[in-house]
Amino acid sequence: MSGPTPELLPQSYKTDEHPIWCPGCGDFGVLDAVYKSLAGLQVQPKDLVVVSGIGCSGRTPGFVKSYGFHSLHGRVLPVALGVKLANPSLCVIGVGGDGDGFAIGGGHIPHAARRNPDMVYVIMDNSTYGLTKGQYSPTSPRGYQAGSTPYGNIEQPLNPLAMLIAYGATFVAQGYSGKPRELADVVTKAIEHKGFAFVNVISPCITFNNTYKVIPQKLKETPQDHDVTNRAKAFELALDTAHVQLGIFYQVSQPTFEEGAAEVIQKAQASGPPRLEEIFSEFS
Ligand SMILES: Cc1ncc(C[n+]2csc(CCOP(=O)(O)OP(=O)(O)O)c2C)c(N)n1
Repeated sequence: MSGPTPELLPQSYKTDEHPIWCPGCGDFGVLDAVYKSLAGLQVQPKDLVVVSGIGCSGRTPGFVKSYGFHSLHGRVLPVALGVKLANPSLCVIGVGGDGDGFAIGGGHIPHAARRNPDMVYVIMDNSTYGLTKGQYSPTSPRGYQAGSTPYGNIEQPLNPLAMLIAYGATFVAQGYSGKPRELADVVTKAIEHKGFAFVNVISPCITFNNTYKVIPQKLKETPQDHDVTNRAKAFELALDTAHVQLGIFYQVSQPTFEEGAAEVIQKAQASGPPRLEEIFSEFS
């Protein structure tokens, strides 16, 4: 016998705004997975904030029935951290593209990772700048030919998973937009994780970097016996660039930023406001 019908279904999170992404864009799969995870966890729209930067992925807050913030290019993480600090009871999901997150926004990642706020950061990694018509991005492969690299990209791509493990993120995973059900499971675990959860999603750009044929041949599930607390093994999986490994690479428990901040506030309030006479006396 089936249980009671859940109050919120995946479609409950759809807004009246229809995505204007190109038909076949991988980002539809990511959005679908996010809807599924939210419904699975019965996250109330009033308790949810979706923060984005700029790019095709930047449109996401408009498509999720929740609070939302379409911020500046590369500024997803500081905005999301501010939201979480202002109200730690909120479920905060940051979304961005590989250009938004790893190029202009790259300087924010190590600090978000080491601070460990309890929030999710989903990257829709299409290895190109989709919105601005296909310039190469930090995850474009060598040789990638686009408007900005007509003779082929000469740079080595960065490795988002190895980078996040190195920076101290407490949850690092990868999904594929062509497998939205499996991706939803990963996003669910990311939301459930208490701390900074990074999910890199391979999300092909059908117009400027159509990898739909090559990616499925490279997909591989992380081994069933993989110990997610083993950082060295997590690096090994992340460095397997011959495959696109799907699943959780690394997950450990660490105190969160907002817990630390609450303690500091409590200590500061317990010691009372600073005595102005004492401060002034230092200068007299
Ligand atoms: C400060 C600033 N610089 C440049 C831009 C132009 N711009 C808009 S989107 C974008 C690239 C986005 O690429 P990515 O994050 O990979 O997102 P996608 O469109 O592929 O989802 C750029 C450079 C901007 N909006 N603001």
